[in-house]
Amino acid sequence: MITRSATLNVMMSAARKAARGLIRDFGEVEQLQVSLKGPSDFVSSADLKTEKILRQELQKARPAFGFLMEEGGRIEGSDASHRWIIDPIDGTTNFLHGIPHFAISIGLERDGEIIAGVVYEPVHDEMFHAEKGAGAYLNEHRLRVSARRRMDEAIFATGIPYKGRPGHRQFLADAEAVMANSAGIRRFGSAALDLAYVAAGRYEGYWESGIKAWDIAGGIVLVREAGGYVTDFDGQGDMLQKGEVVAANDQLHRPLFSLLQSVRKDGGHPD
Ligand code: LIP
Repeated sequence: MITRSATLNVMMSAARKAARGLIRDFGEVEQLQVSLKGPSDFVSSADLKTEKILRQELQKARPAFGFLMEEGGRIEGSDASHRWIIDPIDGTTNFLHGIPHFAISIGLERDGEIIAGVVYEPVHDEMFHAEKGAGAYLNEHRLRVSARRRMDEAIFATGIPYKGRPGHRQFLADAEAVMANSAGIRRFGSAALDLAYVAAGRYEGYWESGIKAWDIAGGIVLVREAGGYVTDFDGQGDMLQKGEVVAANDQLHRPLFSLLQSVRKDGGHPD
C-alpha cells in the first residue's frame, strides 16, 4: 500500500474529478470530426471547463497557493512559496483531432522547485504521480526508468514544430543526429505524457524546445523520482524558464544531451 501525502492526494483527486467531464467532451469531439463547423470552439470550452474544475478543487484544499495556468494565466497566492502549474489538456491538438493521447498535468512548485507532479491520461485511466523523495508511480505500480544503456537500442520522443512555430531547421538537425545514433524517434504530441513515459521506461528519453512551463511541470518530478535526469539544453535546471527539456534514463541522459549539444555549437541552425 502506497503512503501518499495529503497534497498529492488532493492533486490526484482534482485530476480525476476534472477528467470526468473531459472524457465526455472527448466523446463529443470524436463525433465532431465530420462536422463542417469542426470541434475547435468545443475544445476551447473543454479546456476552460477542465481548468476551472482543477482550480476550484486545488484552491479549496490549499487556498493560499498561487497558480500558473495555460488558460487562466498567473494568480498570486498569499503563500509566495507555493504555486500550482496546470495544463488542463496537454495534447490539445490530439484532443481536437479525436486522437486518444492527452493528459491533465498538475505540478506543484515550492520556492522554484517542482516537488510533486500528477499526469493523468484519462482514456486509459493511467495516473502517473510522484513527489520529491517518495518515488514515482503509475496507479499503484512503482516506476523505474528503462535500463537500456546503448543509444542504438534506445528510442527517443520529441516535439516537431509546425507552421507558425519557430525552430524548424534546428529540429531537422536534432532529428538527423538522433536518427543516426538511435533505434528511432517518436512524436506523440504531449510533453507531459512524454515525460511520464520516460519515467515508466516506455522509451529511453525525450527532448523538446519551444514548450511552456505547464507542459512539463507535472512530468519533471516523475522522471527524477523514477531514477532519470531532466535538464535544459545547457545541462541546468531552468527548463520551465527556457521552455526546453532533455530527459532520459540515468545511462543515456549524457549521450543524448551531448548529441544535442553537438548540433547546437557555433550558433546552431536558426530558421
Ligand atoms: C503541446 C505539448 C507538446 C508539443 C505541442 C504542444 P499543448 O502542448 O505538450 O509536447 O509538441 O506542440 O505544445 O498545447 O497541447 O498544451
